[in-house]
Amino acid sequence: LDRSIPVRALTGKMTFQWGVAGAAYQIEGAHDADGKARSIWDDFCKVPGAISDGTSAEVACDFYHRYEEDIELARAAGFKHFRMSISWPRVIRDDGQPNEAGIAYYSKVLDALEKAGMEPCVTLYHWDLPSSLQTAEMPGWMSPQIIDKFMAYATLCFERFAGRVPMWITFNEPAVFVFGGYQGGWNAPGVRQSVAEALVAVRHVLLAHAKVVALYRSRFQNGDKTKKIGITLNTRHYKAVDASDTAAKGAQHMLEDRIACWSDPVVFGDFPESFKATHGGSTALGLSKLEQEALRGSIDFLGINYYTTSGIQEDSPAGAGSAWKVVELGEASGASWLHSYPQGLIELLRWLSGRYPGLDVVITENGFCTPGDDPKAVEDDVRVRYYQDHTNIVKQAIDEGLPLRGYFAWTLLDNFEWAGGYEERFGMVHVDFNDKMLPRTVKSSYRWWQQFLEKS
Ligand code: GBH
Repeated sequence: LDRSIPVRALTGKMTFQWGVAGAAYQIEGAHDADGKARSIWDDFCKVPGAISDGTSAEVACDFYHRYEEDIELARAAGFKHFRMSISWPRVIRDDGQPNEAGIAYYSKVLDALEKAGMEPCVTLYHWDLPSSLQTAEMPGWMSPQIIDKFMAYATLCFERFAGRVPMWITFNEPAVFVFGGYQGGWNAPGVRQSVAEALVAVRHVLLAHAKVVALYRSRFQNGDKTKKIGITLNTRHYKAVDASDTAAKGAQHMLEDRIACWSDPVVFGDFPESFKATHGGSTALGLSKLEQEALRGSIDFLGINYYTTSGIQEDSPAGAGSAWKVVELGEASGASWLHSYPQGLIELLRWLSGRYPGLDVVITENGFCTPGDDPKAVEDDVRVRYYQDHTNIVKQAIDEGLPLRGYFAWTLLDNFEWAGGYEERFGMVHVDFNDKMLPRTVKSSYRWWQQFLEKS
């Protein structure tokens, strides 16, 4: 395997971006407005027990109707970059034809961002697959046909929006929607099967990514260095917490198993050896020479959603494969999986820069969760501290010369936190979901960002 970094992936010179991130399904609501088709998340919310508080995102923050005031909130906080996603079933009807009303909505959102002086970063796929592509005959990302379907969708998005969007992300956290959706079953479409079976979806996601990037480069990017396309991976750093060999090996194994299994293919063109060994002989992981070439260098930047770090100890190995026991490090949040461990961010960036020297990295999400019933919801000092600590690390990383090009806070509004419903809040703006008017109230963390960005 050629371990040099493809020149295309070494674009450098992005000016540092401070932004705020969100995703269509979590904020838009308007689940059946203007000809929108159903998504697998609309269906998943109807499954008893799937969403912890039994809610859905039929209304969510109603961003669909209130994007102007919410974009104004982001602008007034001082953000210059705005990460959003497009909802596939909003812009393509079940018969495969464009839904002009849905396209017009995103066009208006992009106009509003331009007026507000914010640059959009657009994610094509943040988990809301059209239901019509998740059927017995067409099992979503398990079907090889999904690649052409995703190409058609991406082509439409590029044709309509590429002129106004300088930064694209093909997939948000493929590990989460593949293994959560097609193995663990805690994400839509809620399929439970073996890891070995889910690897087929890993393969389809990567091939779809490569194809869409090739399309973007040949027809829309045209060598313009100010235009970028990448992929976003999640979310955790793994760190050896004792001096043992076993812990060091375990941490390295986990980083390859969870991150490099996606980033190696899109940088070098193939899976890490350790990943192939773990899944010994899986044909899904066998890439042809042509597929390897298509994948190699298929990102201009690597998006990383960093939230937390897990510790690996000498006595961690829990037997076979990738199943290592982890210890949680740092301050707890309103979500069981999230502890505040800012140091992990720079450690992860160092690890990435060791593996992919010079590759641009953008933190495409970073944020903290408080419980829905928190009486101090608006005076969210813990979130202020989290942002303070993590932005300090960001500055340290830049000073150290790590190729970190941007940071997006997750997120502007309290919103629909997937299987966590509305019980887990990540917003810097409070939304009262018990009030039909869905009033927005800025939190301390919003004011903190305002002051921070004024100085940056
Ligand atoms: C990101 O996911 C998403 O991109 C974003 O949409 C979301 O709102 C945000 O972060 C905050 O969660 O670990 O067993 O408890 C983060 C990755 C993966 C974290 C699933 C929560 C829950 C399962 N998420 N995980 S578990």
